[in-house]
Amino acid sequence: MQKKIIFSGIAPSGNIHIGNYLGAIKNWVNLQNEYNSIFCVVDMHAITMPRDPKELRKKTLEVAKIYIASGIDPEKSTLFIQSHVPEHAELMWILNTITKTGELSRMTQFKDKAELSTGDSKALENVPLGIFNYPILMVADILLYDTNLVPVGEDQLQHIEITKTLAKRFNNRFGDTFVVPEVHITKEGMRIMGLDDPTKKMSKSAKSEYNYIALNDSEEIVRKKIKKAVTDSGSEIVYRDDKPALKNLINIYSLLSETPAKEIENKYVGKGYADFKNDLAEVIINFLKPFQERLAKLDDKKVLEILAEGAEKVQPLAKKKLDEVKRKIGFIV
Ligand code: ATP
Ligand code: LTN
Repeated sequence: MQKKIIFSGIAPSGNIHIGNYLGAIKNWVNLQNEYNSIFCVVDMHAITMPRDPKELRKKTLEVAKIYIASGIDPEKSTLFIQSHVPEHAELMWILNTITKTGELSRMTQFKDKAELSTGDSKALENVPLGIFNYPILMVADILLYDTNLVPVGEDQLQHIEITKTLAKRFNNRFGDTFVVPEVHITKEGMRIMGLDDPTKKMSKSAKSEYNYIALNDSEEIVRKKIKKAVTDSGSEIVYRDDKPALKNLINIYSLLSETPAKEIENKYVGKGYADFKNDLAEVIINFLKPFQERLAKLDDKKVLEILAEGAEKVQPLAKKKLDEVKRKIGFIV
């Protein structure tokens, strides 16, 4: 039997953080053994916000290196840069024509990024169109490769829902063409919260760098950020919903050290935040250090070769699917 296909990607914007790692990349590393895996650096998604071209080029390579240093094995998985396969943009155009504006304006990510929650109707006029139809590009990414499973963090759920909706809508209108994918989310890693605000997810585009632990943070910075991380009232170390800041810190501790939350609670009975935070900083540093050593050893040229080979491998698959779509809708192929 043929292996099932997984597809996922991260935009080369901002600093990749432990939320991206625990919510997405860590799962990819596990899944790549079982699935035919395709991991993309989605540079076309990154330009939905203004980017410095030099910085974008640098980040694109850096994200690919982060995938590899995290354990994505180019021998097992295919890695490529989204803009190297123009079929993504082409399929997006076609999918635009079967998407309703209401479906896009309901996306929470759109509302957040457009800061529409302020209720300021004028704000909408200045929102780049790319922020609005960004999900359709993601739908195209996924549907081009007959993806069965999409491993992402919880914030992407709505985007997977619209992927399913559009795949079904196209299939209904033009006949069976796309595989309808499923989302793959893990319980604890699915939503790592901001260190400075445990009510919002940790985010690369957060205003303050005290929101996240970046994968390239130094030991000193990790200690400083953890020291400053918001905590809840009270002094005991407990894993409870009414202590969202602490729950988030325990989750990070637990996932990076593979220690159950209950065991962490037990370890800190009679101890306070200072002890817990000191140890948490060490857990993070113990994870980051070998990761950063692997990252530093990667050769740019070699990684660019891996990415070029990846694009060469997937482009014919993308073309085949796109040609099928074109034929079905009546284009002369
Ligand atoms: P931005 O703030 O620029 O939107 P981001 O930090 O949300 O960036 P994305 O590029 O949108 O990162 O996400 C890449 C992957 O990481 C996605 O699968 C997403 O679900 C996951 N992810 C992002 N933030 C978190 C988080 N805080 N917890 C768990 N997973 C996350
Ligand atoms: N929009 C996603 C990144 C992304 C993606 C994808 C994830 C773009 N294309 C395809 C999975 C599958 C995000 O995390 N912001």
